[in-house]
Amino acid sequence: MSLSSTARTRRLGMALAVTTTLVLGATACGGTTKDDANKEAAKSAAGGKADPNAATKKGLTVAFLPKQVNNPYFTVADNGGKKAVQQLGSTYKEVGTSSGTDTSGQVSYVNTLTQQQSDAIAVSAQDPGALCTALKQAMKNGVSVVTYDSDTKADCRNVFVSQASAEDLGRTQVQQMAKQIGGKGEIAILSAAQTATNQNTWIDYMKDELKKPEYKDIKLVTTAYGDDDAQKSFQQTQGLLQEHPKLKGIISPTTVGIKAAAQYLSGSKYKGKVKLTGLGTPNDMRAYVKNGTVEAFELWDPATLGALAAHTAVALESGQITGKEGETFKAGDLGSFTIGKDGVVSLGKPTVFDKKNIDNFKF
Ligand code: RAM
Repeated sequence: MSLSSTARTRRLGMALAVTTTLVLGATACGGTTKDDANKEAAKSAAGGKADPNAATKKGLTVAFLPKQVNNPYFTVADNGGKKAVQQLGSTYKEVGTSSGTDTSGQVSYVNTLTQQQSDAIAVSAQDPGALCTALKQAMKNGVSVVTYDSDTKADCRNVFVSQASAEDLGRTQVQQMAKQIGGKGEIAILSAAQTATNQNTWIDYMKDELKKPEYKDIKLVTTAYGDDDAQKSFQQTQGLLQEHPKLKGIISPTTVGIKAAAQYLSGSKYKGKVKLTGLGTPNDMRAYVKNGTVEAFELWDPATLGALAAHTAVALESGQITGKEGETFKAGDLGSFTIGKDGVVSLGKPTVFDKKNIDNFKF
């Protein structure tokens, strides 16, 4: 694959970063051309200083690597990313594995994108640690790395674009469940992959929330893993009910899990009796809310999350941000965002869906 001109400029910028002071001096004497400005932006990004007024680069290649392709949630998220990348005048591509637990597959994709000299990668990590070496190598080669939806470790990417506060998401799912079961009884969690950074973070907050005295009559009996595979999640739900006949509720913080659990419950004697909440898309869950299987669940807008990941990747490549706390950037129609602690940008508050509002949402 041939080296794109932007990639060339960027790598040149990286190489020049070591001689920053010399080049800076020369530019100051000779006046500033557009080319100088571009080099400045590249240098700032490489050297760790953001220039919020740097021009937005065009002609970049921004690759999305979701946890799992063919997962409707990621189809919506990545299409949001695609639209934003194209509006910004760059090229979008998507690569990824069809299983949500193929960590070595994800690593290979990162390595290939680095070799192909992609300008930026937006990745939802299946595992927090597995991608680190590959992502560090990508960043060393001048690729801007954004995680979205599911993070890696903070030093293995430039910015994490988070769907909402992880703490809010964990605690509110327990609050929802407690309300639905009247504050009493056995509950279980049906998660995605055992290694998933996002689900594991939310589950930690769920457990912490459950320690509060108001939940003393609620017992979390187990956490099952459906691997974001519809059939496995369905079977795990069935298994949970067989093993725990007194189960009052299931929290499933995954769109694949909650849909499969709703499907199982809705065709069983537990429909409406065993409560189900968690994170789902309105399109997946509409029928189950209408037929009384599910009262309420929550989610953010995946398309907006994808779009924010795209804007963040392009802002990094343009030198408008470097990933440090306190830096601010504009994300088109989405408005301005400020990078928080550990390089995290947060989309905002999630929405709770129930039978009153679900028809207002079409994703
Ligand atoms: C699944 C994936 C994704 C998660 C959503 C809620 O689609 O596990 O990572 O954010 O559910």
